[in-house]
Amino acid sequence: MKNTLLAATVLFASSSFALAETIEVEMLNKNEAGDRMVFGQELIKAKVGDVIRFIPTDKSHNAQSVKDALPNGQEPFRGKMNKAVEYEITETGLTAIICLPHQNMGMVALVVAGDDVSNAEQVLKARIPGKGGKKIEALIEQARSTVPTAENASEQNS
Ligand SMILES: [Cu+2]
Repeated sequence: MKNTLLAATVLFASSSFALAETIEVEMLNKNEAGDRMVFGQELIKAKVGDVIRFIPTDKSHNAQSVKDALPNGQEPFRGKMNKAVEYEITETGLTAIICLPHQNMGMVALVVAGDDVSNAEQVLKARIPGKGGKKIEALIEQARSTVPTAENASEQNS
């Protein structure tokens, strides 16, 4: 009986892990490297089914998607100031994330879902001001270099 229960528990734990994860991203006034007004993770690798949870570790931040800077069919989201918010990934591709009050100071992040960078050009067209826009460009470059197969596939399609 005990062994059956253990086997069932292991099976459940491993299958739920494979199905979906919750990825926690803190909203910070300062990270360990000393950068101010930042998300705890800036290049967020995820897959369809995952939930990205933005956590208000420090005050006066929010997290939200940017208009037209997310995969086709993916629901946008907009978190309230000082509140946790979840972004459920339903489509592969890139999503630009900003903190509204600090985007021009560079408080942005890029979600890469399913190693798909095929909407990179669309995300680059989103007008994110100041340091945030520059950081999104750099993160897209980084994403492209880490997922060469998806990049090759998108070049063949375009
Ligand atoms: Cu902020």
